[in-house]
Amino acid sequence: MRMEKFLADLASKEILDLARKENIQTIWERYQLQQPQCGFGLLGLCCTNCNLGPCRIDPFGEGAEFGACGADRDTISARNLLRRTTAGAACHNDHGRDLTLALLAFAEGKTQGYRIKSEEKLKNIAQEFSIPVENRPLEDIAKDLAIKILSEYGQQKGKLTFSQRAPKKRQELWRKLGIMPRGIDREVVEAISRTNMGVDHDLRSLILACMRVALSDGWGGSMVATEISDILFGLPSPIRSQVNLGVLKEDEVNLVVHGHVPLLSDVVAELALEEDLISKAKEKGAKGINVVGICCTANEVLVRRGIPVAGNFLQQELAIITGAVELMLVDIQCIMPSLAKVSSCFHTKVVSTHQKARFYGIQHIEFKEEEATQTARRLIETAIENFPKRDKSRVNIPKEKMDVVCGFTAEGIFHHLGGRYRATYRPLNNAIIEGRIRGVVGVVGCDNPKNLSGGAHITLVKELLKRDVLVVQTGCAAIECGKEGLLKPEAAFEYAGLGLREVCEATGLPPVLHSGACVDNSRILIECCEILKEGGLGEDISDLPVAGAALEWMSEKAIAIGWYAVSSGIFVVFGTPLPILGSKNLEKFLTQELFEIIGGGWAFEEDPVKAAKIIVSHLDKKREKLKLRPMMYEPNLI
Ligand code: MSK
Repeated sequence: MRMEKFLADLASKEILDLARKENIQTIWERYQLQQPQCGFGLLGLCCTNCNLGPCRIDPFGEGAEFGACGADRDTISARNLLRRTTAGAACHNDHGRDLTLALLAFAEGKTQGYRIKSEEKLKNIAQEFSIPVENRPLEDIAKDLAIKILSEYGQQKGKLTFSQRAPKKRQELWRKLGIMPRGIDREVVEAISRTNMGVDHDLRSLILACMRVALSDGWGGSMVATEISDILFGLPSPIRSQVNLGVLKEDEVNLVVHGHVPLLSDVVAELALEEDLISKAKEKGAKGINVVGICCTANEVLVRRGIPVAGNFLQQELAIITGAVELMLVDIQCIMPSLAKVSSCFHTKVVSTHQKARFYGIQHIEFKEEEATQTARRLIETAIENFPKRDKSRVNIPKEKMDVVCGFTAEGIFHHLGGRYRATYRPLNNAIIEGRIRGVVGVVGCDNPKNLSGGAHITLVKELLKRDVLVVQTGCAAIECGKEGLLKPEAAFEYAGLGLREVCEATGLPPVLHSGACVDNSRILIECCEILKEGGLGEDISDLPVAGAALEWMSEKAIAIGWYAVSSGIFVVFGTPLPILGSKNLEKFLTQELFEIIGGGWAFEEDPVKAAKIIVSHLDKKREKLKLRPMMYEPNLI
């Protein structure tokens, strides 16, 4: 089966055809060459945690029932799941640490090119950490805040400050279950140590550990990353831009930023506007410098600066195959090591910039905050120098690009819904209570050739919109839907049910709100808390008609995100199941029993139409429990 037939957008199809003609291997071929994939791995029944193994359990109950140490299928699959959750959480938490260290370096005068862009947010968060703000220089406040946050990475007892943003009932439940996150690094270390040979073997205990480590991400590292990025680079607000490979320009120097951390990309985006660099580009025959993004670094600079997005995860190789990219800067996470090979077929230079991410065949120019401007300038000059080496006969930029409006934050929604003079979530709550909006669903995560290469997000979102569900998005799922035109206010007329359409018309909001990068899923948690605070929709996140979906999840980070949503009381649907189906007990625990324990839980459904039905039925159950009015326009379902 040729997986690319599912590709949702024409631009990707066009470049993939070109790659095939030129014999350039991409993720779709490599994935195909992996078939059939290891069944033990898919079911979570392979254990490599010690040198008695690798051991594997027979899924059909005919062969080995235990690993050499005696671990059964429940222990092995739950332990594997905890390892994967922890790896995902570690990634986000480390991202948050990078930002915190940058804030500290800024406060100590050791950075170039940074400033406090959101003074209000700095002060608000400092106060949350009990740091005095009155009549103090911003640098001093920033220093105290960075030190306090860093201390929560190493904290051994107590609770994370941001976890106190959760509803009281939820906090109480976390305490009762013993999963209140104590310190960010502590939870990661403890989770890994539990999975060592001979430590924790109990399914329930391992799953509680999954939740605790994930909470250290959602209400810890990810929230830290989001908040400090807002402080240093500005609070996103609705901004217009464009997405898809068509944002690359034939007559300009194309510089792509890819990865997750905005520390360098934001400076690059700013410097690329400087006259002297533009003149240098012109001297080399280009009309200007075109900075565009891939993956979540893209989302970071998109929601704050309106920098166009060339593509999502699956488009990183395709961007290079257009033959029009002078330089691709990669930092961390979701970067395919294949970029070295693909770029060797073109003039494109790929440069890694983060101290902990190296690649064979890719030049490394390390980025340090104290030399941010200097490094960014050098890199932009490298792109400019490379422009004359572009082989014009091999340039194929697809024409597809789509307008988007994005940059919706928990704070911003107060204003978009309530207006300048009456900032409030009231109109959103009322729309839910009155049955104009059925509920709110986060459709997030990666795109994956294993599923529909992005198409699952699009179908799911369209199905939800027509049933009056307001959609909030982050990550590559948001880019996919952007390419389809779902992130424009006009999308409400084409896709939304009558109730949702009325709300969008009255507020000017698109029916799909793009909130940023993967770490910005923490914004969705805050939005849930704000809806609750506004009143009328229960006391806990688990009372709300909300859900999350990541049908095309790929990264371990998605598992951590799914877990912190579930642990916060949210129903989460993944497409490909978590690798646990080898343990029926674990499957039952995650998809049934957990709802009673934590108020949230999992479902697995690859078909986006069926997934939409499952989600809608969940929202309706929550509405019924809250005794909300029936949906206003149900008979008019499109
Ligand atoms: S970049 S984690 S492929 S969303 Fe955040 Fe996209 Fe998934 Fe990476």
